[in-house]
Amino acid sequence: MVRVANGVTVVIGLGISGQAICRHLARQGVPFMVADTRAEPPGLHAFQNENPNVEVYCGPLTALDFTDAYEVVVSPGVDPHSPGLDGLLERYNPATGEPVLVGEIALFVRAVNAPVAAITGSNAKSTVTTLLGEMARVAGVKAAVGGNLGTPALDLLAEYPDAELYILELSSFQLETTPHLGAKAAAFLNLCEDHLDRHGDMVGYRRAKQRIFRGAQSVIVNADDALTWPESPVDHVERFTAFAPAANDWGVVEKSGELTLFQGDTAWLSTEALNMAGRHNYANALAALAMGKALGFAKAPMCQALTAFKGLPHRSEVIARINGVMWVNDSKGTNVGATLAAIQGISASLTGKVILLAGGVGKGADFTPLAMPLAECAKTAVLFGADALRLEAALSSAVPVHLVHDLTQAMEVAWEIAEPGDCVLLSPACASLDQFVNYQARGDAFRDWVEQKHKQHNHSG
Ligand code: UMA
Ligand code: ADP
Repeated sequence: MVRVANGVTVVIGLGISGQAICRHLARQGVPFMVADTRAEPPGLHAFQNENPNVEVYCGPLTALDFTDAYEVVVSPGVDPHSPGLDGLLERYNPATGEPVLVGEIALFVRAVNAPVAAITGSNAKSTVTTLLGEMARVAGVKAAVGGNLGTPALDLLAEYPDAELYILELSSFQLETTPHLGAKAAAFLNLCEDHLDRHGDMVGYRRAKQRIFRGAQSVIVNADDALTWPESPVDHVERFTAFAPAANDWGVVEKSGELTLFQGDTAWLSTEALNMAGRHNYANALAALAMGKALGFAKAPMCQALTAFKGLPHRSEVIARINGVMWVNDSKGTNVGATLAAIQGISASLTGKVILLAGGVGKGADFTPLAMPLAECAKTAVLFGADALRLEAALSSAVPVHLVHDLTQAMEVAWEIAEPGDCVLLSPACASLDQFVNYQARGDAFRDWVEQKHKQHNHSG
């Protein structure tokens, strides 16, 4: 047994957040050590070279005795219920009034001295977070943007000490270990099956995400997804929908064939002015507007930012149109909810059909919700990767399927089948880790292949 020295904070995990936590504790002069369950975590040697006086323990957490620890700060990828950490969530730290075990965001909340805007959900977090950051920039508000996306929250405090606003994308992993947030505005965008291997079931997953509302002044939720609505009373709730809004909600209103973003009776922007593909992006635009309004941004700069924003790479990203066929990269579609949104968002504007490229690591998800929408709008589904057979079992009664080994083969099949008006959509509903380093590498492979074809086509044409 390795006994943690009296009064020392233990940082668990030496990844991106773990290192940010260490830098923060060092700046605050708090004595700390690091533990990582891996025998040789990535970045270990560089960390030890830069921090020769910090004790680093690598191995099972069950071999650590936390009895005398001041606080245990876990990285988001570490389950706070892992063996060795039992009892720490239930033990209270009299100095902080919080559990002995917390995460990076708890430390952030204690140190921040500007308002916080927080965004969570199973999907669309990065899109809405980035968009809100753009709105702040155009509105002249000095905002620092990060969290689960980009710069870790604690590094933002050091890099942008004079920020007037911190805009954080927060994952369920980060929220699970955040006892109190106190956001000026908090958005819960949607909830679908994901990360169940960590949270056990949808109840546990939702409970973690609901923590975003703790102490929030304004809450922004999805009118079409009751799982996002607060379980406990909150002061001010705004709701958004990608369809016609009720009462004072944010939504999309059709007048003489034109779709316009509205709040209640107030028109904000024609959807024609948006530069993001798919109806699900109307919801994202509205969520960002509702957040921006709650934060006090003016209407004109918000609309200006919205009009300029082209969406993020790998999220329903139109790569090219070749022979009348649209090729769309939605490699970030790593769960069923994201793929559903991409299929429904894109098919609405097509004259032809969708050819879906899907597959990879399914994380135990149920793929059957994809069957009906595909039956309505897809020509075929080309399936590849580790869970191709599970996808086939869920989809083959609804839509013709092709089984191939990898993404390149899937694209070759799609190239043969696609006709003018169709859309070849890479939205895998799965993680990429069986065949790629990450979702970006998978999306890059798709884009490179399509761009190559585009060049050949232009050349021969
Ligand atoms: N790990 C161990 N033992 C340890 C510590 C970590 O095996 O002692 C493993 C974890 O199980 C995981 C990997 O190492 O497989 C990374 O975990 P981590 O907590 O060290 O991750 P970080 O490098 O700190 O990155 C995290 C987020 N990753 C996770 O939550 C898994 C990053 O989000 C985030 O950008 C970063 O903090 C900065 O805040 C990535 C992510 O995939 C993009 N997030 C999930 C998602 O968006 O769905 C939640
Ligand atoms: P996150 O950070 O939550 O993963 P992203 O903005 O990176 O969110 O988008 C992830 C995936 O979710 C992409 O495939 C994207 O097309 C899809 N998506 C975007 N907006 C929505 C939405 N409103 N509902 C469901 N899925 C969405």
